[in-house]
Amino acid sequence: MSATEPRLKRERKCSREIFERAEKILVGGVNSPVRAFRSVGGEPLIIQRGSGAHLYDADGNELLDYVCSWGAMILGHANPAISAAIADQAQNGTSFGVTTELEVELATLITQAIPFIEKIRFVSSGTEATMSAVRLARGVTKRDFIVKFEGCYHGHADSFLSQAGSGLATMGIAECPGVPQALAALTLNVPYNDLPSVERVFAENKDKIAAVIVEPIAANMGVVSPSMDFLKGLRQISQHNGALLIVDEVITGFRLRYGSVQDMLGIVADLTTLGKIIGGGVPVAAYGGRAELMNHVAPLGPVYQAGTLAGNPLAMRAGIAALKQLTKPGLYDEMAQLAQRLVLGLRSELEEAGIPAQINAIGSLSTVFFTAEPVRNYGDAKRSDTKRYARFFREMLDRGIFLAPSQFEAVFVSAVHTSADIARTLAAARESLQAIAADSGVKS
Ligand code: KE4
Repeated sequence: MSATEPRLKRERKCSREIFERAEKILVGGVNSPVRAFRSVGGEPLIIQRGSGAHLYDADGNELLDYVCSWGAMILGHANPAISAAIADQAQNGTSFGVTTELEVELATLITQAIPFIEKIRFVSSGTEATMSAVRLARGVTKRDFIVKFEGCYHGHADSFLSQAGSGLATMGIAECPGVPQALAALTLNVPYNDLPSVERVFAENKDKIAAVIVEPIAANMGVVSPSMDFLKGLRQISQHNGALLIVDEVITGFRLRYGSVQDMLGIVADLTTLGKIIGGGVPVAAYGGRAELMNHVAPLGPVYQAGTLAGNPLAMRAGIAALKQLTKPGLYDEMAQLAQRLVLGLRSELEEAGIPAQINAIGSLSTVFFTAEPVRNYGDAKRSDTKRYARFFREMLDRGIFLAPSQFEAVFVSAVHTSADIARTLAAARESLQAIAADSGVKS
């Protein structure tokens, strides 16, 4: 599509009409804030269907999708095997509120892939998983404080809503009203990749910290990789201080390899949270770890956690169908190679356009930050030119490429993106960046 061609093929009249109705009855017209595109401007999308790596909006525009439902759709939209499993299970009942063998099957797949998770509990959202893991850590250690990292996002449970990434960062919300100050005070925020600060906060709160919770590869401040030995340092410091290490793999679980990234990064958490990919696009999340810890959860122990639809057979079938496809030899390597081509191509287009930027990337995850400086934590990410990111997002969307509608999210390459998709993306990036360079007087 050349710059002179009409942008999105159709005026988005239907989408606009639907969104106007949505705004009357859904808060902000959305069911999750980032979908409102507040930080990138332009009109939020109304998607009618998805297929493979593409989404189709209410006006029939085709979009190449790099959001992938925030990482869940690693196998693309309407994956045939997942759709067939859901359709079949729908004929046999979607939720019984009693255990089924399907829960055992999905739990077995996960624990075989991640052997240091000896026992697991399914829940219906990543927030429930992280919230429950923190409650368990507090229950086991009988301590109240937790340590999290500025810019990391672990869902919208009260204890996580300070200095968080993802939607809060997008909306510029540092402290969330409605969270009791007494509770917020129990969450100690330190910069990502800053072990001395972790040491300090433990020294200042001796024997009071129940857990450290961390994204092993941050993806909610944009993608920020752990610096060498950061995670190993967290493991040592938490162990030394009698605190649990909770590694939040809601994004990274089964994203970069079939299983956990922890083995790749040389650590083993006490508790691990999972979500997104393990549900195959249907609400499934989980927390798990050593049996001696998990056995503190009801009904075996006193730490209470429950859920009406937890482990429901419909979701289990979708998760099983997803994980069974992720064992395909070479699948992750091909995704990583395609993602690398995207990143290298973007870097050269940025250089060609004379626009300073960093691209943080690992495996099929990446984020473009418009800054000349490295981005190693949330402070660095916030200092990048988020207005230029918003412009880049809009220019790319106009050309049919749907990137994350926030600087503080990741771009996901899936197993169904193709070389042609990457080529198309890079062509759109060239035009978008040249338009930006021309407007901002950057020498081309
Ligand atoms: P959910 O409650 O949204 O299923 O999961 C919360 C969560 C926990 N941990 C990590 C590392 C996460 O990334 C998330 C949720 N991710 C965001 C996007 N980065 C969800 C998108 C949204 O909030 O609409």
